[in-house]
Amino acid sequence: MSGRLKLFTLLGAIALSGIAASNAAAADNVEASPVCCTFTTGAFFQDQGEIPDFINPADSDAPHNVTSEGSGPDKGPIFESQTIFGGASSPINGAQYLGAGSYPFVCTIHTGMSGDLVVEDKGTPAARPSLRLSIPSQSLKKIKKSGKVKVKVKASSQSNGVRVGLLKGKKKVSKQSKLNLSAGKSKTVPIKLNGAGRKAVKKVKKGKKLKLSASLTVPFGKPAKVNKSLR
Ligand SMILES: [Cu+2]
Repeated sequence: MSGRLKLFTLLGAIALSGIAASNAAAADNVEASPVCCTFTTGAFFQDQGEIPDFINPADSDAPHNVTSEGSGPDKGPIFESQTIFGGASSPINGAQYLGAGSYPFVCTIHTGMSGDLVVEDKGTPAARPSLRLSIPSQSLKKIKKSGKVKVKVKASSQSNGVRVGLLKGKKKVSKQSKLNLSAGKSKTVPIKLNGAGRKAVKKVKKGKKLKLSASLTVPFGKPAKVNKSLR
């Protein structure tokens, strides 16, 4: 990571932590010890639906993060903070979706730096991001002209950082579009074809079909994929 990118990540973490702090109730914040490399206690407690903060104290001598050992429906960590230096804090995103139980976590930078997040049987977990994906009927002629394929995304719960792209077989034929959707909302997104995509559209002979797939990923939610033949 470049120095500049690191700074942006850090600033982003600080900005985000401000938002989380105003929404979250009284979860224990996870704290690193000032002297590397442990967390302050073995277990941190929260209710279901809460987002704790990870705090790296001002006198800390090393950067740390909180990363779950288990993985979620997107195959990424079920919860994670940003990596932060001393004097910063970052929300532990994903914790709001957890049901009651004990969840081990580590700092991915320091081997053996670990703790447990205990979610108590109080409160209600937030609904995990959940989306439906479809490719509406549209003519190849229009696609050829615009260089874009319309894809419809519908969210049944708040879904942030959704990424949608197009594939032909396993080949990526578009750039990825990124969007956020609130519960119950749907959006038709024009996805811009890349060079390979435009070529594939051009190659389709008159009266023939082009089979495309749209694929979607969302942090902490299930990925989705759908096929469609367009003519
Ligand atoms: Cu660490």
